[in-house]
Amino acid sequence: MRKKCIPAIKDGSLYLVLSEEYGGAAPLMGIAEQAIAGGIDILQMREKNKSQEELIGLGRQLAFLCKKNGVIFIVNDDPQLAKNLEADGVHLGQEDIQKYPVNTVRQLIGQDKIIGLSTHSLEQFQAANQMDVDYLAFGPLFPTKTKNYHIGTGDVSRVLQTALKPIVFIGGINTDNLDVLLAEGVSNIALIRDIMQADDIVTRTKWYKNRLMVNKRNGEAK
Ligand code: 3NM
Repeated sequence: MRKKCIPAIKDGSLYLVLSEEYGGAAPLMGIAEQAIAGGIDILQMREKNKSQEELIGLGRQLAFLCKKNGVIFIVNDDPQLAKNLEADGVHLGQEDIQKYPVNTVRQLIGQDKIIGLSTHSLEQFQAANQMDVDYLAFGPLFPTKTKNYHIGTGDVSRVLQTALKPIVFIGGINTDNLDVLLAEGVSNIALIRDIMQADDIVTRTKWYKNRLMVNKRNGEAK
């Protein structure tokens, strides 16, 4: 039996996917620091256009910052890089699991690390729900810049009813559409633009975290 994941992804988690191409002119580390000050629980380094050297340099700084602040640090796409950076885990896409089967990733990064997997349909969610991964992302729910489609919110409640692990909802989430998700029972969300591009990142992040925590308390009181 595998050791339980430390740290665990708790209900009410706010997850920032950090991606320089969507961050405007502000330096990435500054954005990460402000989002951490605002209360994110999880930070993912998602950089598709950087060299390995750049990823190692940035990843070391982010890993240090996250560790210092008790934030879960996840590396996108590359299990070996996640291991080298001593990240808390790796996030895989559907294409990644063709390249690296989940059990290979598990062996590489360690039994006590987090593996997340993106799913983009009810079918992919149902398959991934049975896999040895620690959380699933489901989306894109709303229009977003990283994908040329979105899947809407029609399957959200079905996903939540059958989920065997934490689900992080993603894709085009903003302050206007968050209530739709909370009303469906969503407790964890991931964002890029609406945090990275906020004029005041600390305040925006606090706003999201507060909404998630109020929603969690209301759910527990029911
Ligand atoms: N993955 P924004 S949607 C990185 O559905 C990513 O798997 C998605 O950015 C998925 O909050 C997405 O700016 C982009 O829409 C999320």
